[in-house]
Amino acid sequence: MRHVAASLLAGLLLCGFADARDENQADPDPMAGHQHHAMSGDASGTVMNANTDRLPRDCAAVGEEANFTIHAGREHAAGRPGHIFGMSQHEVRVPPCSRVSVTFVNDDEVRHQWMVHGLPRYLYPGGMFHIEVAGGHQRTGTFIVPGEDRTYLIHCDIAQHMEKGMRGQLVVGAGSGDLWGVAGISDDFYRSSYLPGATWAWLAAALAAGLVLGFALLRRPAGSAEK
Ligand SMILES: [Cu+2]
Repeated sequence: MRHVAASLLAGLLLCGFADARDENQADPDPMAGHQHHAMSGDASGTVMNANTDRLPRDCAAVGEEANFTIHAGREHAAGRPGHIFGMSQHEVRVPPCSRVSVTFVNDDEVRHQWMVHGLPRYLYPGGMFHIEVAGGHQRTGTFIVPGEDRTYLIHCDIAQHMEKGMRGQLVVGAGSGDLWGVAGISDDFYRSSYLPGATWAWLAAALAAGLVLGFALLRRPAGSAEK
């Protein structure tokens, strides 16, 4: 999580520098700072880092064609305390190496995003695939997932939208465990463990060592008495 946060921060800083440079040079193209991203679209919506044919290194071929239509809107937050926004499905499950096409439909009046993080950076700049749609519009974007079992974060990166419900997960194969804060799937908060990860192993080892030591100490007087 700390790594993801650091990446996001670095990305924001880089975008900030790029934007500042563009303003200084009075560049007529407002997207000049983002040319390292493959972007297509207009004011009503964009798809960033689409990939329909380049295979991840661990895929010999495209596995399955997976098509989803996902609606974003306030109605999908109904019945979830503290949530304002939601999606028609907060979890997307696909087999490894699937070619995933998502039609993202925005039923709200505000902009929404469907953004996946943690994808291989040699295919997806910033490790990201991203659809952004203005209110009342829709866009379809396609990307190919890697072959390993892993769970990827999906969210809307517009300020406070993730915190208010637009947080989901893309599960490839068996996944790598549910993320926290996925509506209808996991708790709304990160459940911190107060014990170190290997607590039970250490307890078992300590108990075994105690038993061995105890037997050794108890047997010693008997052994020495036989001499
Ligand atoms: Cu949003």
